[in-house]
Amino acid sequence: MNVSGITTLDEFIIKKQADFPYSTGELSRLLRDIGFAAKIVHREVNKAGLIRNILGKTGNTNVQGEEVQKLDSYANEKFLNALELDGECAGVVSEENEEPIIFDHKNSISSKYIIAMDPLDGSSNIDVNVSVGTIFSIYRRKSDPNSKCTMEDFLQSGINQAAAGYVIYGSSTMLVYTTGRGVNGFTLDPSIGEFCLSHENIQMPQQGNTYSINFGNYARFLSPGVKKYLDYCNEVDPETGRPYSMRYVGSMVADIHRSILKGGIFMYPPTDDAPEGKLRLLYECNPLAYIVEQAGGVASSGTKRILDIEPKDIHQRVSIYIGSYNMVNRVLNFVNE
Ligand code: P6P
Repeated sequence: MNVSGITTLDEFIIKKQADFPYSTGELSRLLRDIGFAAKIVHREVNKAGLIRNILGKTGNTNVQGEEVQKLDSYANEKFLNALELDGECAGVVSEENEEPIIFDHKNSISSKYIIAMDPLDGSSNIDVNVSVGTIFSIYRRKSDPNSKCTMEDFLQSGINQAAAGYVIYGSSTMLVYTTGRGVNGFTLDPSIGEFCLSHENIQMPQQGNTYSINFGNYARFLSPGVKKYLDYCNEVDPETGRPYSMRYVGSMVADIHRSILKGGIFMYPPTDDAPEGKLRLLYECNPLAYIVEQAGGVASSGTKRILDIEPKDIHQRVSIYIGSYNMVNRVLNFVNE
């Protein structure tokens, strides 16, 4: 904490680095690089409505078959540049790139870490001024640090994450991350250009009264248990605070951020047109699962803890039930009964 009583992200990272006696500072520098790129993306997201050439679609589609928004590409470029040039990262898997980006910059080849990230999740919301987010996972590489990183480095279970975080570009811009010793949130103060500690040691309520799901998929859900749980959420039972309220932003970072702070559950169950689920394991579900678990919540595919899933493909999709401890365990009872 400095004389103004503010703890900036950089100060916090350096202070927490002392918790890891053998740390050599690379992870700290990597987290600071991400914070820097997030400030750049914040600036563009917050004036998206003013600059005609930054709104709308690029006319391209990404590996997911989704139309790439101009800000998607912009955010991807800014994060990749920041990560490559500072030399703390050997490679990146991004939602925006079909293949891993293996850095061969002399500063990066022997870096200790690799990153999986969704540079701008929920970007279809940008043009209508709804919150969007960046999601990232950091792993120690497993391959020989004297050569370029390999696919093996990216196909690690989520339990191996060295760190995970997200940035939510909403009514304010916040960066929330964990290195495995709790979850802390930092709010960007644009007047000083710093992320400032605003939510220390976040603990997720074990119970909430909101649930997030795309109800439009009701007829497509493959699990009868999901429909039974939704009926349970909508029953009138004042003793248990039901009916719960349905909140669905269309940006999972926003829905999960609200659930972490207030309690709640986010679900993207298997549907007939996405039997494996829609959301991506490496750069959406794993990082958010790590954060939610560190805050006291639960994250499951319905049959397995998200963090225990062995990835087979860098863009692998999974179903996900993530949020407050009591709520996720309740839906899993319905799904698996
Ligand atoms: P649907 C955004 O594209 C995203 O990946 C998540 O952020 C969001 O929760 C989900 O997909 C929305 O998907 O099918 O409900 O539009």
